[in-house]
Formats: sequence, C-alpha cells, structure tokens
Amino acid sequence: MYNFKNKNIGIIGLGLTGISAINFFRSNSKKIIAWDDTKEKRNNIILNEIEVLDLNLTKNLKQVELLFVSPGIKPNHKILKLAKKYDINIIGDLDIFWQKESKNNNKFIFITGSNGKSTVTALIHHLLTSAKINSTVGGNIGVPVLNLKSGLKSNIFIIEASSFQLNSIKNIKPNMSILTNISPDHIDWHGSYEDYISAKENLFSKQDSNDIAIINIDSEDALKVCNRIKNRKVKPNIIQISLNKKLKNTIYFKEGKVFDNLDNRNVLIADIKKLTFLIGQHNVENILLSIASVKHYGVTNKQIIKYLPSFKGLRHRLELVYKDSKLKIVNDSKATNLVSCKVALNCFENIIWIAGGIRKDDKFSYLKDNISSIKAAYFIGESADEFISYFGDHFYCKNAKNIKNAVKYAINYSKNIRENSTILFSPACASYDQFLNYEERGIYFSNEVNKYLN
Ligand code: UMA
Ligand code: ADP
Repeated sequence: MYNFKNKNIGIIGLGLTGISAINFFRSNSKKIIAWDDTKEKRNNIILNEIEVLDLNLTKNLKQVELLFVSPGIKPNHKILKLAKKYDINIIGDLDIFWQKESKNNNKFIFITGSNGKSTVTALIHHLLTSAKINSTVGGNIGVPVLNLKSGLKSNIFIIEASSFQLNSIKNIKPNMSILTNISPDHIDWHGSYEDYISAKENLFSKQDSNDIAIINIDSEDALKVCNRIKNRKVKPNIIQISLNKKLKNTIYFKEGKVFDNLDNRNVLIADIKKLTFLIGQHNVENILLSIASVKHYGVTNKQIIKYLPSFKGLRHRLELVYKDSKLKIVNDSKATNLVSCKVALNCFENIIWIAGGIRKDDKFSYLKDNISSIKAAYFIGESADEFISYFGDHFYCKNAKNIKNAVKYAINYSKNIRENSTILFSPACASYDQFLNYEERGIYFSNEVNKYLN
C-alpha cells in the first residue's frame, strides 16, 4: 500500500498519463512537482498548485518522496537512475489504479502481447457490454487507467497493458491475464528482447489458482512463458489457445468453424464466416482469445453468435478506406512491426504496398514468403532506402519519401494493372520520423486517399 497523503509527489512526463496522474494527485498528496523533457509540454502546465522543476537536478529530485513515471520514459532515463540512487520509490499508473480499485468488488481482465492487444481488448468489451455485463475499458488502448471512473457496484475493468507499463508493476494480480503473442518489439526501450519478454511475463507473476491466464501459444516465446507459468508452484488456471496444436479445455478453430471445448463438451459455436467480417488468421486468434475470456463471465454461445458479427474492428487496423470493382485501399497504419505487417500482406494478392518509417529491430527476410503477392512498393520515411535495398530485386520499388507522393504513385500504378489489386498501407515501422503517432499517420493516409479519389 502506498500512502500518498502528505507526500511530495514527482511526476515525469506530461502526456496523457502524466496529466491523469496530476488529476489524481491534486486531491491525494501534499505537493506535486512535475517535469517533462519537452519545453512546450512544461509550458502548457498552468495550474497554480503544481510546481514545474527540473527533476534531473538532484536538489529538486531530493524534495520528492514518491516518483510517478509515465510509460514512455525509458528505465535508463537520468531521473530514474538518480531516483534509484537516492532510494525514492517509483510508481506507474497501473499500480496506483490497482490500489484504488482492487479493494472494491471489481474484476480485472488485463491484456498484453506484441500484437492484437487493442483488438482483443475492444472485442471483449464489445461482447460483455452487448450481453449487458458492466464493463469499462482503458489503458494503453488510449484512456489512461487513472481516468477510468469507479463507482459501479461491481464492474469488470478490461485493461490493455503495454510492456512499458508492465515493466515496473509490483502488486497487480488480475483475475484474468491474456497474452496474445510475443515477437520482438520496443527493444530500444527495454534494452533487450529478454527484458521485453519478462516485462510482459510480470502480468502473470502474482496470479494464483483463483485466477486465469489465457495464452495464445502459437508464438515460440509465448509458449515458453506459458511453460514457465505451468512449472510454478503457485499458478493460475491456464487456458491455451492455438491454431496449430490440438488442445483440451479450450476454444478452438477447425475447418472454418469455431468450437467450445472449455468444459470438454466439444460444442460447435459457428462457422467463422457467420461470426465475423474481420479478415486474416490473426483475427481468428483474437476471436478465440476473446471468446475464451467472455465465456468465463457468463456470456453464452448464443450471445456470441448474436453479438460478435457487429464488431467491426478498430480504425487503422486493416481498415478498408476505399473500394471499387477493381481496387481496394487499406489503411493498416497500426502495423508498426514486421509481424503485424506480415499478417496484413497474408490477406491480399496483387498488392501495391506502402511502407516505411522508423524501423524496429527485425529482419526483412521475415517477409520473404510474401514477396510473390507484391506487385510494386512505395517506401516512405527514414528507412525507405533500406527497404529498397532488400526488396528492390524482387518487385518494382520507389522511394516516395512521404505518404502524399506514395498515395499518388500507388493509385496511378493500380490503373496500369489488369487484375484486381489492393493498395496496402502497412508500414511495418514506427511513425515518429514524420508523425506524432500511428493515428495521425493513418488519418493523413486516409485523407490523402479521399483527396485523390474524390
Ligand atoms: N517524455 C519525456 N522524456 C522522455 C520521454 C517522454 O519527458 O524521455 C514526455 C514527452 O515529452 C511527452 C510525455 O512524456 O510529453 C509522453 O508520455 P508517454 O510517452 O508516457 O505517453 P502518454 O501520452 O502518457 O501515453 C501513454 C502511452 N504511450 C506510450 O506508452 C509511449 C499510450 O500508448 C497510451 O494510450 C496512454 O499512455 C494511455 O494509457 C500509445 C503507445 O504508442 C498508443 N503505446 C505503445 C504501443 O502500443 O506500442 C506502448
Ligand atoms: P496492439 O494493440 O497490440 O498494437 P492491435 O489490435 O492494435 O494490436 O493491432 C496492431 C496491428 O497488428 C494491426 O496492424 C493489426 O492488423 C495487427 N494484428 C492484430 N492482431 C494480431 C495478431 N493476433 N497477430 C499479429 N498481428 C495482429
């Protein structure tokens, strides 16, 4: 238990999470000292009761008794190193949220993974609310957990948790933890792939036999996490999900159909085509995970058949932004790594691909089996030439520099091919070289398409 009252609280990072922390601590502490490395963010804080002081300076940091850290701040940030040196407690938003809400009659589903977190989080929320079960959604999906309103007598909190947030959690013990998959991502933040994996694994570390872990074991490293949990003395009940392996007590997919075998009765739920408009095998994985989750909270197979088809997917994830008889244009701006890009490339033929931005620590050879379905590519941002040097021997490539040019070139190219084609914007890279985030990038892409085609 943390005691905030009568304490001087330091806050680093004044983005969405930092502001949510200010709002929480304004009535829950003695004094707030805030800092952001960006001047513009510091200047935006005009609240009288908050002091903005450079916490990189020891004399300022020494006034702080508890240091709140925003998720984007790397563990090797100077302020965090100094705080450790002076034994100042460091806390993130998930632990405060846990302290605030776990004493009530609430239940908690936490979702993590390298890809598919937001889709699974939103789908679980959709199914629970459709079945009239109280639930609230937040976390990395875009609503800081400290902004979530408590107050309902019993509520299910559905929280998307990033590896950044999970890196430093101390007390969180979800009733249900879900791992969608694991592949390399955010290595620059964590320092190594091993540290990235162990941050995700933290989500399961306090769970015991009263709790549930749902794990998609199709990625090698998620299987390893699952096996480590199985080998623990104190452990949660595990539901394994797989598209490749035959498993007991699970929700599984066979020959186009989804089956419920959670209590060994092997009941057909429905043909996947009747359950969803979402495309791609990865979405089948997301659906199996989500069904396994909501069944535990009482949603029936009948309700799943009724409500699942109205989940339309999230913006910027394989979002169809244009369609005519010959051409589809798809915005997949949220594909910020090669794994999420590959699942998109797997969905189409005759692809005119737009990609690029800030590369992750992954290898282009991961996409070698997709080369035959790509007709041409236009690359953007700081990694454009790296893409061209790998893919240039396989299909037509051009450095378009930015999205505006890429959209224009791609649409012109599509006019010259006879087959039905798809312009796929699946960048496989982070957006920060040219945009604030993936959402701004996706909106810009869709606007350019609209400008050009209307
Ligand atoms: N900052 C510093 N010093 C630094 C780094 C950042 O001062 O060294 C400051 C920036 O100037 C900025 C602030 O910190 O003013 C930003 O804080 P933040 O990066 O922690 O971001 P928030 O605005 O608080 O948003 C965070 C999540 N962002 C990150 O983890 C990077 C959002 O996820 C999340 O929706 C939000 O909290 C609410 O929970 C975004 C994300 O990209 C979508 N997440 C990553 C992902 O999904 O891959 C993990
Ligand atoms: P996250 O919140 O983990 O980033 P999203 O649901 O927002 O996941 O999807 C991010 C990207 O990953 C999108 O491009 C989407 O098409 C792709 N994706 C979604 N689910 C999966 C999955 N299970 N495996 C691989 N890629 C996925």
